[in-house]
Amino acid sequence: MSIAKAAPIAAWIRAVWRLLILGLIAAAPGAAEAADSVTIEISNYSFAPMDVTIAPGTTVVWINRDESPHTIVSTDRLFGSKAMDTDDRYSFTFGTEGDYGYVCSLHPYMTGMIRVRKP
Ligand SMILES: [Cu+2]
Repeated sequence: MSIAKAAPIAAWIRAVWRLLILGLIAAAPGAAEAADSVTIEISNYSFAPMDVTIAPGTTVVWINRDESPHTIVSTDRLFGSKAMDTDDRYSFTFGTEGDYGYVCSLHPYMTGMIRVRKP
């Protein structure tokens, strides 16, 4: 291989290597951090996942995947949605630590729990 051809390849390898290292640095501290939002799917008349633990400041997004309407109603009346049709979404951001139970007011046997804990 001539030097004229080898030089761009060496530069390319250095660039890829730099990107890899930058990627590792970017990924490492963030890995332990909580996601900004969590999705809970409503299907077959249940919440999935039914019980979630999140960090303060996390937004929970519920999506109705059923053909029937459902609601999200906090046991303590801290949050609540209107009747959600298929593929409708409702979201709420949890700022304070604690346990937040909720039900579907149309089917009160559908229960869920959001646990807000500092990581
Ligand atoms: Cu329901």
